[in-house]
Amino acid sequence: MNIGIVCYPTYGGSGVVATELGMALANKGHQVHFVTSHQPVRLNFLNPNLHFHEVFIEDYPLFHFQPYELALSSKLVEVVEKYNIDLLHVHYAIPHAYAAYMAKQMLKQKGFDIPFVTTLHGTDITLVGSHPVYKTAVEFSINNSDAVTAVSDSLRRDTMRLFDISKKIEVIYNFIDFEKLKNWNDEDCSRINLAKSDEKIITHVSNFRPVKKVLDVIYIFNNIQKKISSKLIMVGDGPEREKAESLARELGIKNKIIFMGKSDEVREILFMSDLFLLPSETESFGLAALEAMAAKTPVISTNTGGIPEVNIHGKTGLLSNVGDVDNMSENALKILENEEILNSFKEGAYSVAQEFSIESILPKYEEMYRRIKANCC
Ligand code: GMT
Repeated sequence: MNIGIVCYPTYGGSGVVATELGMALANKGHQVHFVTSHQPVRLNFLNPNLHFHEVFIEDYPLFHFQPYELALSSKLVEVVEKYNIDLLHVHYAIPHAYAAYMAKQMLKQKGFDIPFVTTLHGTDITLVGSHPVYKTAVEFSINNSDAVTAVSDSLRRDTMRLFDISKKIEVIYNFIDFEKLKNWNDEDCSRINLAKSDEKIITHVSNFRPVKKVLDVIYIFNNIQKKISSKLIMVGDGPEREKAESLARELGIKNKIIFMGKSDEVREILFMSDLFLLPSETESFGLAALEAMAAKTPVISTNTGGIPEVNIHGKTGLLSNVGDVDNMSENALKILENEEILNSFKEGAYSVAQEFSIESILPKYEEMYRRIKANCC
């Protein structure tokens, strides 16, 4: 099939999922056309079935905000016509589902009937999408998608609760491409660059937005390092980074924390880690936790949103209520203090991660593509 994919090309779960999905579809012989504002971060063009079409925006002094949806929907029309696209798959409802709907209407006038799938990722529903400023348009574009998927059952329920939805929402979980991990292992010798051999490595990866509660990460690590010789690796960047760095200084543990910033080596770091911290306030799925588990790293997390569908309490890690730093610290110590317990959690994390392999998830999207194409044209 000829598939058009729309996503945010920057660091962030929804863009990563869309990019990995596109690359996997291309490996299976589909022609995949990414239509985005920049080249997606994890996209590589080693496969001739992958194509990238950049959405340009014309600046004009009158515009206070640049009309990205207009530029995107115009580009979608152009790409669909030129490359005979069979369907569009848009990731993150805002504003992608709205732009796809507009493109569909414009294409109808030109004699093309093109279906589109909207995949909801989380904040497009829970934090931003349900805000009164956007709600009407988001609800409209969900209800007018040809198919809608959510990355967890929790997100599906949130969408039904927050909007008036007339469409069936299918849950298709995020996934891991284990093939890409096969060159990494937990005995990587570059570990020595991050920590001494007797130190445990604790990791957090996020975009450091308030919802990730990075200050809780610092507090939890502070409690851990009092009992266990350890280092904290903070991967990512965002609005809360400054606060996290000053808290670390205040607590006198700055020298035990490496703030890496944005990194293309997340997988390598996860393979060197002993524990992953995800104390988020809300998380529709927690792709970062799944990536940690695939690298045999147990997860200490909150029990919010879709996290319990991924991080299984007592097997892949331990879960606590949002903000319960003391409980998360105790849980971390329970796992780290005993090598046998740590190893059994590592195995548990890896075995559950395998249930989310791309081989089991990709056919669900392909089946959905075939279905909406058959129903539509
Ligand atoms: O978590 C973020 O801030 C990024 C955001 C995104 O859209 O890129 O992540 C959301 O989508 C991910 C991929 O489906 C999920 O794993 C994250 O849980 C979800 N984030 C939230 O719900 C806060």
